[in-house]
Amino acid sequence: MPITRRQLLKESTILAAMLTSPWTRAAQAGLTWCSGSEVLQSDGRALLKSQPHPTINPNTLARFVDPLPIPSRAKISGYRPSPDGARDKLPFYRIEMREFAERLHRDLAPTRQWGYGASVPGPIFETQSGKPLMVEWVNSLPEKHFLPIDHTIHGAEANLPEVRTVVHLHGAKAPADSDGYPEDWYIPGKSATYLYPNHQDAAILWYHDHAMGITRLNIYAGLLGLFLIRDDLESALNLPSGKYEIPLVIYDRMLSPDSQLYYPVSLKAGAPWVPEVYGDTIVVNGKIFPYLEVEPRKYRLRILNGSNGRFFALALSSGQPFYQIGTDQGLLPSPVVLRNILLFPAERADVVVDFAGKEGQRIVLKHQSKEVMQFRVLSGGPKETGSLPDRLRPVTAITQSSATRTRSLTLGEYLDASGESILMLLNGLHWKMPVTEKPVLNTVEIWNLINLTGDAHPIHLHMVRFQILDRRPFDIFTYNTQKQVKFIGPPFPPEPAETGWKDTVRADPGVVTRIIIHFEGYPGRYVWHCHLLEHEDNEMMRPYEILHS
Ligand SMILES: [Cu+2]
Repeated sequence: MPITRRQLLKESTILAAMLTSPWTRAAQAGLTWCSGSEVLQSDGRALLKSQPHPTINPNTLARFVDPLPIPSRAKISGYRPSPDGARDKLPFYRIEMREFAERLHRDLAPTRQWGYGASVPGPIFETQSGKPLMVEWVNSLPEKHFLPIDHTIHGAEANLPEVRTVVHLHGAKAPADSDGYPEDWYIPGKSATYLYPNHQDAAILWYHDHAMGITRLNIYAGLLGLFLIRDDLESALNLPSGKYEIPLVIYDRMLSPDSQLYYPVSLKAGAPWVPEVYGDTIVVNGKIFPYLEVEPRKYRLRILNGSNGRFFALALSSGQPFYQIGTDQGLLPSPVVLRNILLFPAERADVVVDFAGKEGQRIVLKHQSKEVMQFRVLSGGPKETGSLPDRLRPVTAITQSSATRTRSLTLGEYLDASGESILMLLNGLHWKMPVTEKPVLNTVEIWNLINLTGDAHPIHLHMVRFQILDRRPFDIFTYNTQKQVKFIGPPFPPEPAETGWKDTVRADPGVVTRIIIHFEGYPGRYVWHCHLLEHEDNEMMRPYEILHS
């Protein structure tokens, strides 16, 4: 069944106990889990209500009977002249979004999905830093959506076509007209051709739908895939590669008894939007409870949390550590040894796991008490050479004194009289209001994300990478009554795995999260938003404009 806000809070509390973050400290300092911002409410009144609906209990499914699928590599369709008039022709890809049905598990009927290249996740792009490529993203989907559109949501009105898509390459430093602006959607039978310059460090990027007001439904239907950029520095590190490098796209879903995707709806007639979606079924690369046979050696796992709303706290049943070597925007300065990998929606983790000495064991990747997938360690295989380097990529801290501007931006949730969430806003502003964030190209800014809500929100800025400065708990009540940030504890530095370049940051409840951003790349209109897709679709997204310097 759809998870209520109360269950979310329970999960959040489990998580908080696991972390040594300000979130924990904020709770210990007596901050309540109130959902109120401008409207103060108690937890009890903020319970999320959705229509009861039968779903498949994943615990009834046989475990580890399907091999882990590895998404295919995207194939070049030809070469096209570069739009910037350069002499070289660029690799050109044509990717069609199509409806298809595929089994998520051996014992389930095929599930209708929408996928890039008719697969979920879509084909993996692989390219080198500095090597541009072009993609024609073709909408070959049906005219009717199969998930519940809420026409009362801004940008999804009933007079608009039901099926609209636009592709965003998350983490890409791309020109504005190739970034997938949410209003640049197009309908079945149409396409858009985008240029990705790839002038950026090696990293795990991912592409997904970004259509105004229905992103949550389009991604839930399956419109997501990985895009890997490599570079010379990374290649020189001799990291596990080829069949020892495994992409893991992990997300949660709910399934109706007929094996079809179920997306929860509210109790309000004509307004089906719900504020958060938590599926109890975890899917990896398109399968439920898959297994992977591995050799007793090191593997590199490229992990994406592709969920609408669920965070993952991943651990191995063997109790062995992960060596996290990279985050959203590439390699960390040095490997971080972790028993738990925490990933909010849209965040990525690049990790190495060593199965040496585990011959014959079956090791389960878990999210808290839920089993996600199994590694079966074989007893043979060629001898492994090389060890994990101590130093990866240096990350030079952006100095705070280089910032020309500091912006304070609130994250707020708005409830109706019955205490139900009706929308979320960034700095109290709706999507359609004039652009307020206009950084100048090639300048540095500090953004203070003041979270007035009871939820952690993964905040993503398009086009740029940034660094996390710190997180500091403050008193929400004082803010709501006096509009002043009154800190109630010291600032905490980012977690070790957050000390690299990020493009999505977890803004904890009752905490000011500070990030420092160098606006390098291209001028133009982009967006910043919460990556809980239900929030993003309901106004927790704002345009921002990078001005010419
Ligand atoms: Cu949010």
